[in-house]
Amino acid sequence: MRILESNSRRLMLKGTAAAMSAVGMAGWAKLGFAADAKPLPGYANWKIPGDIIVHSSNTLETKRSAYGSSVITPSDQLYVRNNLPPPDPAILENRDNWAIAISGVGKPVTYTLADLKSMGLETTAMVLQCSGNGRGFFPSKPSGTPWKVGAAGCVIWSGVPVRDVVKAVGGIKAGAKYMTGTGGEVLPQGLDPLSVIVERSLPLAAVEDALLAWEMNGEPISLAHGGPLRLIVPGYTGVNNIKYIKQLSFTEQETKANIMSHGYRITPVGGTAGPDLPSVLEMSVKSWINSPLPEDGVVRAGRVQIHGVAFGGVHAVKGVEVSVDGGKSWSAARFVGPDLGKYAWRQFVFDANLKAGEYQLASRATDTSGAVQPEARFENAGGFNNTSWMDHSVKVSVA
Ligand SMILES: Nc1nc2c(c(=O)[nH]1)N[C@H]1C(S)=C(S)[C@@H](COP(=O)(O)O)O[C@H]1N2
Ligand SMILES: [Mo]
Repeated sequence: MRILESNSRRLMLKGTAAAMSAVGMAGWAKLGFAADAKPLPGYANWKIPGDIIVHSSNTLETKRSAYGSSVITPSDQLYVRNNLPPPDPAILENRDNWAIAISGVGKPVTYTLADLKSMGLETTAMVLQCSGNGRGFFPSKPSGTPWKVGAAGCVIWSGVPVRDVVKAVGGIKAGAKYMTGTGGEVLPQGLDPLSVIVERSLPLAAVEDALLAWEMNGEPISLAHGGPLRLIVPGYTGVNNIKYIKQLSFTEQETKANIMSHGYRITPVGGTAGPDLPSVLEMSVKSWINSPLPEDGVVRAGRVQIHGVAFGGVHAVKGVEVSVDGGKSWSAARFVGPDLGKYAWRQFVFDANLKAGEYQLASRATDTSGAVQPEARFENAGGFNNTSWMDHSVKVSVA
């Protein structure tokens, strides 16, 4: 149990799953979740149940109303996405012994986490967002988890820059074009390993700001989020941030793993995914409003602080506009709180004065490259990369 105690303080304040069952159905409802809600899976039972939508044991979403107005997403509210069941919690018992093989470099080597800790240190705040975040807004109902906004969070990672590791092993081998990371899950028996392994190849440009991280939000990384060691690739979608990383190779070819060759490809609706189609890699500029929301009830007429989050993906976010009339007219919003760097999101607020009536609230962000969040989603079979401001708009009643 020791390994699951990383959030014990919040856990005691908010109540454990066990405490939940003790409070009974009425208590469950009061704590903010439906009586028919699925329970949190064991490896993530330290999350705040009332703040999480449990789609399945491997897909947990943050409720839109849970984001609040601070910059960092607390670990116990952060979404979880596992393509395979997580490894045995025993891998966290002696974190410093976790091994990672480095290949496709001058001197291939296997390092322990203790070795990595001696080689460099950096801290990066970044938006972790599943490629399918916003899939739930696609009218075509693509297969996959119908995430709305909650497969994303802004988190802080500490670890060694991949650059420092590469330098220590004599540099990347000539001819290498990709950085390929491999997850450390135990693969199900009787299946072709390539059909299930979590292994992704990224362009070498991703090396620049990548980390091999052992801390998240000031704590050793939990099992749910990829501890003891995780590849962090700021600006790239969630799937590229390999949890339980056991191998980092610099390769001439992309991995043939299905999750790279066919999964996470931008495929025309009705088409077939394959290695020739664009892969889901860098994130694009995006924002959404977290308050007020229709689920919070009728909004009180008068001054209303409309707030949400905005980020630029690989570029910094430069500005956000808010509309209260469904995108007919826009006004500049104001950023709130600290700027944690180009990969983090920023909270924004728009101070509105709303008379009684019906409103459609939308936000539209611009990044430093000049890219503007589009009105329409880019249709694709997998429901990836939805940045449409229209899809993310909310209708509220004011009285
Ligand atoms: N080893 C491994 N890494 C992985 C995954 C996985 O299933 N196994 N899922 C990926 C996907 S699809 C996403 S969106 C993120 C989710 O990160 P989180 O669970 O920490 O929120 O991890 C990525 N890294
Ligand atoms: Mo994902």
